[in-house]
Amino acid sequence: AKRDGAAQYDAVIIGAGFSGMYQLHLLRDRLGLNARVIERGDGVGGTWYWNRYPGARCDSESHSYSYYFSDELLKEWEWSERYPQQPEIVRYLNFVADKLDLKRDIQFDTTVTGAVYDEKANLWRVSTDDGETVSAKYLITAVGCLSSANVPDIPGRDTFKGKWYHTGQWPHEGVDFTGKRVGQIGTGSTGIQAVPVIAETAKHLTVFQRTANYSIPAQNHPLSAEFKAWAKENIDEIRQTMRASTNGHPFLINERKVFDVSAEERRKIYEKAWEVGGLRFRASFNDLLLDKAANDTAADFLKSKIGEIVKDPETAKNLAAIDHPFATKRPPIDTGYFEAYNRDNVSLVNLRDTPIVEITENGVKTTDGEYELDIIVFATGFDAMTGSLLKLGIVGRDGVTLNKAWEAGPRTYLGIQAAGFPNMFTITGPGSPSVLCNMPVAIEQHVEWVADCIETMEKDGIDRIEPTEEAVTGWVDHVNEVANATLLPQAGHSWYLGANVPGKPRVFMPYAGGMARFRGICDEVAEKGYEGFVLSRDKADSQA
Ligand code: NA7
Repeated sequence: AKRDGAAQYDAVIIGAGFSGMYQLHLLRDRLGLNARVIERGDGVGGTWYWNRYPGARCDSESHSYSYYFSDELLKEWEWSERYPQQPEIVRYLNFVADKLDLKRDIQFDTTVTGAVYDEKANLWRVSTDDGETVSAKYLITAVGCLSSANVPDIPGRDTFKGKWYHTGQWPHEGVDFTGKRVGQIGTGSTGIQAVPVIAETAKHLTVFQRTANYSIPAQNHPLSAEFKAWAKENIDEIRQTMRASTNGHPFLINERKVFDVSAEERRKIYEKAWEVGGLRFRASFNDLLLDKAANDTAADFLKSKIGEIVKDPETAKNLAAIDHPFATKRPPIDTGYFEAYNRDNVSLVNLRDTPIVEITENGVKTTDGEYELDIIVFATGFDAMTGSLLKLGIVGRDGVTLNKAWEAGPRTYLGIQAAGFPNMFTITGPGSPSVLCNMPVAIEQHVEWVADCIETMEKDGIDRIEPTEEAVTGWVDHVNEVANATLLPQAGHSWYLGANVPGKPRVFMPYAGGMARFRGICDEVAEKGYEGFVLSRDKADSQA
């Protein structure tokens, strides 16, 4: 994958998922800059390139899980189901990459091993595992939020004689579960999607649950010809709704409050929302994430559904033993998850009662005994939002590493820049609303804002942009303040807080103020001449 040509670029972009692809398109095709994408995988797709586990599907509705910057792309592509499956998303991203002729500027199969800011030259020097070093004025990280696999360091893991896989590093050739005794650790969004699919072919599937979780049926279905036509005829309207909504979805959160309606009416609303399915359930009332008593009504409804679906009382009890408010962890969306426990070949182990002691050569040993397994599936999530960034070997001004600067937790201004790292932009970085949002909507906003910023810099002969310490502190405080106004920080073990990775600082990372509000703040910052940032020129230039 080694390429010839100039080793100096205007911009180096790390990652070829939704973010990196669009960033390349804007910098190269709109601004006329010389940009290079460096990508670890051998194809485009980012998160979706790696997450090939059974049942992998997006929880955003497909007609909204697309780039909206081009009507032409929207009209040419056709999604097949209400929620896109992983292979279809990878096909979509390849379609876009080919259509925009992006691949010629993407260096595949290449891992960034370091990115060091050279202050004298005002260049980022980016080294890769193929021994090359390239430089660029701008460094844009587009590495995704859920891309650094978290494989728990359970004692004895490497003594296991069977095979083990993490869902986020799934083999491209797939895994055959036929006739196998499978153990799955983890019941987040990923685990909940994987269970029913693995259960179809495995001899037996044992699910090891540490934290019980809510789940709402996706109510997935093939899209009708009418719907497909409607989506293509109403692009502007859909775009408008996604931009106006808190979470970037193509529907708005209902204005009413939980206790505005009677208990009976509420029950009907929840029943209907359950039938509609997916993340729309959360949009039933506007105070579900603000008022614990209001949230309890949704939580109770969802727990009662588990009891109705799951036949074995003990299993139902363990599945419904949920101790965080609804939607304070990312609410999973499923297709036949709770139903899977009614199969003879699926069983649940509650790790709260009987924790894992170790992994042995034969399987998983809990305080209750040993479960013999042929395959272990780790659906144990990610070192989210910061994991992939901190693996890049980023060194800023005065030799300060990003890891040092973020020792006590990530610190950004608008999620997009860190103090001491001039001209480095972090797409969907910590402090951005991305993970609480329909991701492509957040990505388009970030990428366009960065492209506009770079365009201004190039036009005005600006050499550097970097946020002030005060602006960063102000943003970190604001991120905390808006999170604390919600119930979100109450899920003590969520990856939003970094709590799923041992030793990671506990900081609420995403911006919970809503995508529409965030967009407004970013626009205002730019209009005010990039308020909170320092824009500077090299001396020689400013004298000229
Ligand atoms: P999540 O949501 O972080 O879920 C990981 C699951 O794995 C969760 O149930 C964890 O339990 C469990 N886990 C993690 N480590 C362990 C150990 N050591 N032992 C037992 N169980 C463990 O990751 P997902 O991949 O499901 O979803 C990530 C996002 O992708 C999702 O939110 C969507 O945005 C899409 P815990 O809750 O920590 O007790």
